[in-house]
Amino acid sequence: MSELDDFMFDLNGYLILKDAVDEDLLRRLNAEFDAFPRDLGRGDWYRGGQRRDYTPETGFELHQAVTAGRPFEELIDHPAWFDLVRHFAGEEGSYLPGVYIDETIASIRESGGHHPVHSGGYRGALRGSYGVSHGAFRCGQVNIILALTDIGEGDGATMVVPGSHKSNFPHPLNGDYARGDRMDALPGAVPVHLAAGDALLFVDGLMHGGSTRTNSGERRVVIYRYGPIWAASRYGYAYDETWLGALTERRRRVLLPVPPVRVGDPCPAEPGDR
Ligand SMILES: O=C(O)CCC(=O)C(=O)O
Repeated sequence: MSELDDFMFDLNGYLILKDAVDEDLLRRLNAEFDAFPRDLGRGDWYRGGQRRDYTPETGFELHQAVTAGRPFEELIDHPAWFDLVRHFAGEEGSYLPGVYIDETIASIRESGGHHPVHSGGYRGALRGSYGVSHGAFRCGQVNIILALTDIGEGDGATMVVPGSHKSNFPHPLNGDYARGDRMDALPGAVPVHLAAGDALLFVDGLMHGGSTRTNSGERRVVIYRYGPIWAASRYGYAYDETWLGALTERRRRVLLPVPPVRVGDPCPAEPGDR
């Protein structure tokens, strides 16, 4: 983390983290992907994950991927980005420091697939908002997209519109997410080409989406979304308590930063990662 990271993140709304994960973790994550049952239907479960494709075109998307195999647990507080996401989305210096993971997705995209354009600063949701005030970042959600395969020309790269997290006007050609508009030719959008093991870190309020994959084969990415500790799961996914109990304390705190307090329980400790 450097002054340059702060400057570039503020300017563009994203950073590229080269060689974020090592060869060994990359291989183990890909082995988990190899084992996914490809005939899983939307709504079906695999281990603790549920297939829930965002749209019919996004392809195979396993939500709660963090519960789908040990290597996914290592991504929760991975040193390549954990300090950065805490810095940008963890309400540093407030009375509630720390991050919560809101969604974890394992995504496989094949030829023809894409993720429609969405977000941008104009009338954006608070949940994904970009925030900085008095020198402290206060982002509502910062995403990590980790490439498990090389993502170059024709591979369906994520595209971003640099600086759009601060837009005060709607993009005149911004499409309709529900209609599934593609962002391939959106003026201002640039593809983020990644080598396997690289990661894209960006504020969710940045206008972004996945370009159309035209090559054969698969694009494989893992997406983890981080926000403040008081946030909630977008879809209401809950964790199995035994599974949670087996995690390191730091990882457990990221997935369940504010455990429920039930009648008869002692006073809860002050939440937050101090
Ligand atoms: O699949 C992609 O490249 C983009 C994913 C995306 O837009 C999202 O998860 O919000």
